[in-house]
Amino acid sequence: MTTTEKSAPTAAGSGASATQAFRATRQQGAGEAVSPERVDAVVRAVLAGVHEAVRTHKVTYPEFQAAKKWLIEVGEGGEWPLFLDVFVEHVVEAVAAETQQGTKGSILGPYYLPDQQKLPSVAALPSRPDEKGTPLVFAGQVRDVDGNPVAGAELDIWHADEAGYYSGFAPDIPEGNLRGVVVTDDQGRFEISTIQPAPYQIPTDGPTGALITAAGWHPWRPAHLHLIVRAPGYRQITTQLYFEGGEYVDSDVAQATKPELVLNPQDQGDGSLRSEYDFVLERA
Ligand code: MBD
Ligand code: FE
Repeated sequence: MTTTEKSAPTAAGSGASATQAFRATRQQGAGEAVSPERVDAVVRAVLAGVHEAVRTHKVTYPEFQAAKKWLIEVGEGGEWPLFLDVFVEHVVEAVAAETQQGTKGSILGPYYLPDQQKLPSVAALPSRPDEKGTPLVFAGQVRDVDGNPVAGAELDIWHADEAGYYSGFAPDIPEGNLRGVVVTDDQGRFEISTIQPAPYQIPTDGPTGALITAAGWHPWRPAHLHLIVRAPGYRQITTQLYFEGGEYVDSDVAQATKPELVLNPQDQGDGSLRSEYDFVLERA
């Protein structure tokens, strides 16, 4: 007789993987020289905000020490990517968006993995034979700001499964599951078969979850598809798409929704969904 052991995903597990993924792939600019003037201006402002919170709320020594303990735990649990992407990245994205035309962007988040399987314009994302969830066909076209189709554009897409977990960041999900790089046809079109993801819950057993509980907030992000859309000569777009009427669309813990990024999937009458969305890229 064989037994299948399923290990439950843990905050420490996904945190360690997210920190590792960040170190391996996302340190662009981290070694670049930043002028002393800019470090002074930005760090001074951050510290001034902290000082003001201490004064306004008359933070006590026990509270200061509790904060120190928590910060240590965030690092030890590998949750800096999670914490920063949930609570800070949306503002960095908003600043970047000030100079961006075309499709609206959103945050990258901690669970992107590069170098996934390249797929043709009509394709199914890699999934398990028994992948749970409502079948979803996601189709559309990539165009430039003048309306011309962009052939050979890449849609780098990744999303959570029907339990809200990402491959690469939870045990027992095969590598590359529900991830892929779909290449548009000569009309810039694509048609991707996958399943509808579930909302994402910040792990409640780690320090970020502990903070959320301590503050009485909720730990949820609405169900979403992640995408990076890129083509040579164009500025790439990192974005997310949500589902109309879905839970937490109006109360995303990461504040990363935008009205332009909400899909309206249509029931196909057979229990499956179809959604159309077109992307618009600006010249680099
Ligand atoms: C996610 O799935 C996500 O997209 C972000 C931004 C943060 C935490 C988990
Ligand atoms: Fe996500």
